[in-house]
Amino acid sequence: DPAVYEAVFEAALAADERIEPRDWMPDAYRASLVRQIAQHAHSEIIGMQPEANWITRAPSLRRKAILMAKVQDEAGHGLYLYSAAETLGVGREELLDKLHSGRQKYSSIFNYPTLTWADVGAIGWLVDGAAITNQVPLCRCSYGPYARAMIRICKEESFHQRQGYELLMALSQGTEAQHAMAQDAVDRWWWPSLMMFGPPDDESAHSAQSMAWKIKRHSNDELRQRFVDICVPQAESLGLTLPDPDLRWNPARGHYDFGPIDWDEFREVLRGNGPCNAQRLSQRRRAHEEGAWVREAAAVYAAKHGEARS
Ligand code: FAQ
Repeated sequence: DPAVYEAVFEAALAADERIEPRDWMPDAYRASLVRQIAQHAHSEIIGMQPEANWITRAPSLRRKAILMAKVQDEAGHGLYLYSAAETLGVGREELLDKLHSGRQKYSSIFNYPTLTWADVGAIGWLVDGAAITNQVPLCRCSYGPYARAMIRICKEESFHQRQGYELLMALSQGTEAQHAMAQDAVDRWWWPSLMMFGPPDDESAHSAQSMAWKIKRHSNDELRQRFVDICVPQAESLGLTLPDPDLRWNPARGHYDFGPIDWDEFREVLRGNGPCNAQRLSQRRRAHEEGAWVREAAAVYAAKHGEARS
């Protein structure tokens, strides 16, 4: 009886229990999780590109080793997340197909260029910082495999965030030119980082339902505000300025007020018209084609050793 299944599912949510892959779940819950987890997985692997751009030009062996490790971590996050999506009955090939044909999204943030070395620092501090703010509550997501993947990912993202902060600190306290380079990077990455949290609550199509299902635990605007509040004192310690003349403490709210976000820019980036959308997708498609022989070799190897599942 479907009504009984539905009641068991609702009771598990109410008791804050995890929904696991073999449990009954509404089709729309499954579809929404696939949508969000796939978008998240795609962001992790597309997000490798802007930073990988600087691996060959890192200013020292130490910085290069750190950056390579970070970019590799993002690939690992993609793998955890594609695996989490697979537990919902979708195939990895199908998800990648949808990414490559533009039918599934990835985060707007990765459509901006990394123009200087300081951008590596700004991405670590702001982009990983925003990612952690958004993802720590996802560790309590109602879907077990996604929640568990988030725990590992958040630990690694925290390390990435400190890496970026330390890099920016070194530049900020360096020569005048280095300080200016750090400031320029923060000026360019600040507003796009705020857009990572998604549209304002009154325009967020999925928030209400995702919160009722305990996939999301906080609204887009709540998390965006939390992120701004965290960043202001960190910017002060860094000796850098956040590019917003309206940014000021509001004692009545107990939060920092901030200026208006350019939602037209956000919508344009989502439509494919950001500065790097075309480049990111074509590089991803090329990497996939060039990796075909690896997938084939792995499949042949698995078959030879009697491990093929299909
Ligand atoms: N970019 O109704 P809502 C990282 C879409 S961190 C592109 O509010 P929802 C780490 C949204 O999908 C980045 N699209 O949606 C890293 C929906 O479109 P749809 C990845 C966006 O799901 C760091 C429509 O707009 N993190 O990768 C964006 O309730 C450094 C309406 O929006 C995650 O994905 C956007 N910024 O809330 C890697 C976290 N915002 O699906 C490398 C998990 C919204 O109907 C280097 N995801 N959209 O076609 C989430 O928490 C949620 O999905 C939100 C959006 C908060 C992103």
